[in-house]
Amino acid sequence: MFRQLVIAGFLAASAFQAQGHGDTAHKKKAARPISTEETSFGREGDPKKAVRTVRVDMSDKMRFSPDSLQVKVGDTVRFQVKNSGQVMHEMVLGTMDELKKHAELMKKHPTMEHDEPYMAHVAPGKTETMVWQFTKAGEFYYGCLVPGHFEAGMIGKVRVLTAENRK
Ligand SMILES: [Cu+2]
Repeated sequence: MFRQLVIAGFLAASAFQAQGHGDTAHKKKAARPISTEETSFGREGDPKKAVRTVRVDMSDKMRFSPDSLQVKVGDTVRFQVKNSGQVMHEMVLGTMDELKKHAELMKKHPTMEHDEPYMAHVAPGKTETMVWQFTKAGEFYYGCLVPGHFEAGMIGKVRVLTAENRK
């Protein structure tokens, strides 16, 4: 436990050095405890319980790769989110409704600082990790809410399957 805290602190410190101004709100992620808040699309996952690692690439073509995936309900997934572009991108999980609302808000307030367990902001050339547990079956999405990107089609789909519809 102590060792993890030290590593988390180190990561937070190096992230601080690596990034410029304007995104100070994104540093605290590594140091805080796992959120117990349940959303309509799941909850923050415990990295120790991750059953799968999914690498997601984000590019300046405004695309996620892969742009769709399937998971089983209850699964905790570790997302390794890489930005291979030249501009900032982010991966934000949610329902289509929430993503659309959030995208509108980001357009109105482009400098708005937002940081939640279901989003990974990734600077050009960097990779960030996000761990999420999909606790509800259904169709969910991930989008990049940097203004203009979502509208340009930077969106992906997650199908969360129940035990029955997997057969
Ligand atoms: Cu983007």
